[in-house]
Amino acid sequence: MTGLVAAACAGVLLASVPAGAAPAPAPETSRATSGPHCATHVETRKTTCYDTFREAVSATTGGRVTNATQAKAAKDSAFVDKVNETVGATAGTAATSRAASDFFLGVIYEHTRFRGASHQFWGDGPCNDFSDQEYWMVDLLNWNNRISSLKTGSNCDIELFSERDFNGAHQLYFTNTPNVGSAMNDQAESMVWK
Ligand SMILES: [Ca+2]
Ligand SMILES: [Ca+2]
Repeated sequence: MTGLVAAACAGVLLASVPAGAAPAPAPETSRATSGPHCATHVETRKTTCYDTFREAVSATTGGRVTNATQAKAAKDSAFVDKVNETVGATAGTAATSRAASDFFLGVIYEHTRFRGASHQFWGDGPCNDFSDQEYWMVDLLNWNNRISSLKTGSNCDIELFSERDFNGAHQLYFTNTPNVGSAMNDQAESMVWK
């Protein structure tokens, strides 16, 4: 079921973050749907975008992480899981008080070494230790043929495919990857969290 939601959120990406120059509707709408640093929640299918990486992280963590500049996050090998710990630690003491949407699944970047435009993904839970697909995107839309680096977290590995619908060449990344490699650089058009 989560996969269906994740696939559906591809439509949200398309609708919310068109390639090229964005028109300028009402200011808050423009702010929410355009910008170089976006986040998609795979359960709610909501995508929001911001001018800076730091703003994006601040918004997705409900203001719990306000100092995560892109440069600082790039150097932190445990960035994704540290954000998860912070969100979980301050969301409440009872396990049930943690929102179902609190798990940071990783980040894809336009350039190598975690630079350029970014897109965060959040889900309703961490990945398990089995190899089944837990979330997926059948088409990366405005991120097609663009990913050069990525960060992983929530116990998820990320698999990239050079064509949509999980076709073409594919490569599995088990950890933060500052360069997805020449074979996959600017080639991915679909992805899986597993
Ligand atoms: Ca790129
Ligand atoms: Ca491709």
